[in-house]
Amino acid sequence: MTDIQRIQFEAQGYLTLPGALSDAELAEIQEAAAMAEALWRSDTTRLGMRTAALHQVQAPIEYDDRLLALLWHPAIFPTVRELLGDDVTMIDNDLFLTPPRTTKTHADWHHDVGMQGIYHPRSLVMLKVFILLSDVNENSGGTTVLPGSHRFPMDFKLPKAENPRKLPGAVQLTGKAGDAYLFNCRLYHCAVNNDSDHWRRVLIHNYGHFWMKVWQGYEPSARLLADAQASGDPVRKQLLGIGDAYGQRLTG
Ligand SMILES: O=C(O)CCC(=O)C(=O)O
Repeated sequence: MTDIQRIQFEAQGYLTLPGALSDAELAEIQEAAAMAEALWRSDTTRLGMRTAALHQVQAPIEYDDRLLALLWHPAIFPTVRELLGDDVTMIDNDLFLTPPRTTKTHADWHHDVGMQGIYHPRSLVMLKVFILLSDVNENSGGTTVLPGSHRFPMDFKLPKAENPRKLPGAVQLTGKAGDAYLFNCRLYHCAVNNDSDHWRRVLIHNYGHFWMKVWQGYEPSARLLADAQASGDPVRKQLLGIGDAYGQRLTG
């Protein structure tokens, strides 16, 4: 990480990684995501929300190994590891599809971590990476953050905003397909309405520390675990939770 990235993440709680995927990688990932989406749509017993505001392909890493390998993508994962530490692991992963012309957000202002026994304003417990699979401008909905709010005291009362866009200080994260951004999950964030005629497509990878449990519903399948074991790749194994809860960490 550069000094400016370290300062930005520490002060603002988020970072943008423009052009994280090359054009060729983006095309591959868009194809893999489209196949996952088609499977998910064809079988309504598959996990994930199906609401007017959000279609959620839960655990896309189970659908295609190209989506799995994004967890340790060389333009993204080294930053995640540097920020969280060598005990980094995967907590959950999603493919979010926001329909055009939504009238209500699927996620009002919130943060993701409230674990007890942790002083959150000084801690990095979870970190989320968003990889854009469609262009997102200010009309296409998507993540909006309140910079610096990861440091707010535990009892901070966030003002109510009837329209989530209007929260004072809010910054919408826009970008091109292939761009990524990440944030400390203690940062207040929301999804604003998609006012455009286009679907928003984004992959979300949530990382935490190895001693944490994977989010319920996202436990890697026996197939993914067996493949990770067989690969002998320490990063792949650790990200899928293979190892002892305490003391497991990447070296080298
Ligand atoms: O769809 C978005 O950009 C917001 C996602 C969100 O709120 C979350 O992952 O906690």
